[in-house]
Amino acid sequence: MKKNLPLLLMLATMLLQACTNTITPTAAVTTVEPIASEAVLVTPDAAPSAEPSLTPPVIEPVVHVTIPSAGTSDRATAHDNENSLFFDTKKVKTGDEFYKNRLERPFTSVDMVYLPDLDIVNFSITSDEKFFYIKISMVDFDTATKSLTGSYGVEIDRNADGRAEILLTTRAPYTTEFTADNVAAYLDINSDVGGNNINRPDDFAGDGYEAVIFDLAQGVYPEGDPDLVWVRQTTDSDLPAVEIAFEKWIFKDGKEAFMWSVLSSDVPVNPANFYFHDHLTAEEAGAANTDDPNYPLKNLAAVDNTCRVPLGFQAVGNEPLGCYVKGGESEAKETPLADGPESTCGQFIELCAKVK
Ligand SMILES: [Ca+2]
Ligand SMILES: [Ca+2]
Ligand SMILES: [Ca+2]
Ligand SMILES: [Ca+2]
Repeated sequence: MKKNLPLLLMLATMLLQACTNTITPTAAVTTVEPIASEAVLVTPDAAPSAEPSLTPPVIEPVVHVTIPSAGTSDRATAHDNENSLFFDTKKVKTGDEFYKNRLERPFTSVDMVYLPDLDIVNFSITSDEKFFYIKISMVDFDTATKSLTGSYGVEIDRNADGRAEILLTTRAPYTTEFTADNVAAYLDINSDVGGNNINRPDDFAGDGYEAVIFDLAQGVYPEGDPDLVWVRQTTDSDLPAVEIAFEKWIFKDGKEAFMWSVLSSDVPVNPANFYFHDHLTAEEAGAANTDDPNYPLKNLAAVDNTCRVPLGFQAVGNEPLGCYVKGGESEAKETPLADGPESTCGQFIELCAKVK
């Protein structure tokens, strides 16, 4: 097999070129100003490294119809711990509790060099008719490049049981115009994020958010809808920020109520590794607090995340991973159930129908 590889790659390239030449963008049919994403050129180098195939994926250019502008109704703002004043101590006093899935780790592994463009400060949500807009602001740009270099993300937990169903992530570089080209969305179709003890470490062998449902670079989007998720760079007063927009229709079959949190990472997170404390031990992960025997950060470094805030409903105060937990957060034990009304696809019937 191995010695045929160059020939296969050459054939694949020829096929690809032949296909690329026949692509003709289709015209938009609505009055909304369309933005055509650039076609993604798949080269043998960029193609998946698994078995070479004679039929490489040809990614058709998409024509965007529903394009975000700006949220008009201000709905909620929350704050994360931030480390801009004492980062040179190379430690975090509060906000990093690995076993509770609460991370405050905007530092490099072992050396504990501060990464201001990963240190989440504020997270807020607005909406308009078609989109929710989640803004995440950071302490500062990356010191070397003066840009936002991280991957930023949103987790959505619709039934507030601590087990998020949807993960949205972004990839640098960012532009001030919304683009759908460097975002991805993942779904936990078998509803096992969090394992048996949702908000504490356990050894349940879960697969996290196992389904890619949106990634235009892979040609993946829900049936008929290449407009699901977008990102742009913006500001939050004088702080640099990204804004992630996602379409509201995913809640169409019920009310627009959910809990949500945000995260940052220096590299795009692996959606299979959620929640991190189910896939790494505390020793492997390291710690950001010098009082912790696992200090410094090790395999779980250069990340930040936040507690979850409710949208569209009043939190009771016992929501696992929630920001407003009264009298201390308690453990939430629940065996994952892939089916039924509380499963991911039980809650997101329309979305699952378009991706299954
Ligand atoms: Ca945090
Ligand atoms: Ca932070
Ligand atoms: Ca849930
Ligand atoms: Ca899963």
